[in-house]
Amino acid sequence: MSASRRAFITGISGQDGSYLAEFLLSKGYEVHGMLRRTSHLSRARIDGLCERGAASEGCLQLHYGDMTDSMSLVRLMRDIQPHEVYNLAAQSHVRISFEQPNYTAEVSALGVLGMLDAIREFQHQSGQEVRFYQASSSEMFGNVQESPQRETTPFAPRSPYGVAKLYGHWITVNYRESYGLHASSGILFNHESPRRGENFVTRKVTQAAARIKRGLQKTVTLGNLEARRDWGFAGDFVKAMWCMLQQDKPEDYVIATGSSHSVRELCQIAFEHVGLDYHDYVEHDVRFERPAEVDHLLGDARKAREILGWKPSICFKDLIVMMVESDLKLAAK
Ligand code: NAP
Ligand code: G4F
Repeated sequence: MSASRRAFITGISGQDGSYLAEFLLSKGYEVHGMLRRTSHLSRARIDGLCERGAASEGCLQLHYGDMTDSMSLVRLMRDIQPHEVYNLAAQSHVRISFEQPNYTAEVSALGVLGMLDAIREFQHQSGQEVRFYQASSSEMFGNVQESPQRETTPFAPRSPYGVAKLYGHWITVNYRESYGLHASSGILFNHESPRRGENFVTRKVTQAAARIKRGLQKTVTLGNLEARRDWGFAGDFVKAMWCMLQQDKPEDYVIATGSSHSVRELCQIAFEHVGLDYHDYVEHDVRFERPAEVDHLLGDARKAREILGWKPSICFKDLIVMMVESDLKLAAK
């Protein structure tokens, strides 16, 4: 691959953005990331990357912009002239989307439209092809119509987030079909890591187990313990994003591990790893439940396996142990 290949990542300060930036840098890309003015609060995930400059690696440049400011997207496309755009920016928290449905729609639905229009405009002006990745979500399956879920499963979202993501998904399909854009959606099931935001359930639990073990916290309060998710490792999932943009033909792919676990099992594994019984520390509060819950998500990633050659490398238990170990180190500081 040419050393001058340029990638533009929105949401670079998030969990996936940081793993994807690392991965693309290791492939020699020139990586450009969009930050919000307030992103300094969450820049920790990418702080080390800006200084890295080994000869075999690409370089990272950060730019200010916002998904709700379409002119900033047009300007960044013109300035960066990327070959690949990874649209990871979103208001990505499902429960918060019930409290801020309008904002969630602006960022996670209309923001996608703004990005696609900025790409079309840039392609038209420059004649340079741009390949586009949209971060779609298994939350779009919501009230699931079949199990496991695959690319052809009908969507039935159960949250303002899921509805916003569905708009982003369909507008990506629409721009591919209408204007011939090389635009692919990854329908990603839950993926986690030590860099996961602290208000998502895996990280909330692994952090609590570590802090309780170290005597820094007494209990943790959760919502629905019976919900089941197909949880994988974020470091694996960003590789699938890249693979999609290397295909001649843009398409949509489910990315999942193919096995699901409950929040209760998550608690059991995390607390057991530090020698504790979760029954003694996990409390319940309806505040952490959703007005409408997605009970069970389970993905079938056969298409990604066959066409992209993608498969997950880490099982659920090892993932949770990895996260607890990382949180034990953080708690020790
Ligand atoms: P995350 O950690 O919450 O990161 C979200 C990113 O979006 C952050 O960099 C955030 O910037 C940025 N952002 C939010 N609002 C923005 C705005 N108005 N303008 C520009 N940037 C904005 O999410 P993630 O877990 O990495 O997920 C990445 C993407 O995949 C998201 O679109 C998410 O919806 C989707 N997805 C995630 C999963 C999963 O399990 N992780 C599964 C399916 C789909 P700040 O740092 O400034 O807040
Ligand atoms: O960790 P969660 O908040 O993830 P959720 O809602 O599945 O959404 C994540 O995955 C989606 C892909 O399916 C992404 F698109 C989305 O951006 C995000 O990354 O909650 C997981 C489950 C839910 O059923 C929730 O009700 O855990 C349950 N839960 C129980 N107690 C809790 C809690 N979730 C959170 N966040 N906090 C709790 O205290």
